[in-house]
Amino acid sequence: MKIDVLTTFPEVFAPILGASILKRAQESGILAPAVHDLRRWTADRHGTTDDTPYGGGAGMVMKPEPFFAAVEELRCPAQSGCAEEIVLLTPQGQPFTQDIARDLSTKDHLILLCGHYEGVDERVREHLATRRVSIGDYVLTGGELPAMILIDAVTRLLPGALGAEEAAESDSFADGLLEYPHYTRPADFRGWTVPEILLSGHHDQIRRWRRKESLRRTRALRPDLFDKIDLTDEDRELLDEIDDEAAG
Ligand code: JCQ
Repeated sequence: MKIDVLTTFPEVFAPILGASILKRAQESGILAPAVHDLRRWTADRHGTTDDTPYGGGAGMVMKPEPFFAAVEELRCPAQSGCAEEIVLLTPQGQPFTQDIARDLSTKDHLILLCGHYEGVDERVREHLATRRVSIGDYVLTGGELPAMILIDAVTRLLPGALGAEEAAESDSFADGLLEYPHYTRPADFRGWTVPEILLSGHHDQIRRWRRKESLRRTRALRPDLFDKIDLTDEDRELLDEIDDEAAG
């Protein structure tokens, strides 16, 4: 997958792209990111990317021309059949989920637009971006951290990006549940012990315990996710056990 990033702070991407799974994905030719300084597509000596808002008020707005010029240069050739998405990272976007990450992971080319200041000119949002994505209900300084989060979540879903071990582990969130509790050595840390069942070697009982703890957590911490799950007969049994434990 080719990912072009348009930003006025290109230097902030290197340490994230240069580590762990994102680094490996580039080495194996699965991910080809290119981070571009938006100023390359400005016409004036100062490389001006922002201007004062029409209608007055505080703050600055990012100009449309550099974004349009950059995208027109970087986008897939017309009729190439290349599946492309132009994504604006913004608090006024569709909330980012694993489903959106999955959808974006099927594309050949992403262009990520990073805004700053009060925002970007509405014409970029309406007539250039094919998608507007929010990573959560809080205000950030710019779209760079959201872009890196999107790159991370999407890259993990590209075929071959995860090792066999990592890929098997990642299956658990595919069913919409929160992860079960994880433990490693020591079995007793400061008097806090690892659940006996995990030390037992009874693989089906361990699988059942993990499913139960995933259900317990998801229902308690994320009722919104819990309501979307298709419960199996075993799930109902496990939830009944949880309720019986609570009843004493
Ligand atoms: C994204 N949740 C928060 C900051 C302006 C598009 O214009 C702007 C974008 C940003 C960065 O995005 C966020 C954000 N998801 O703050 C200012």
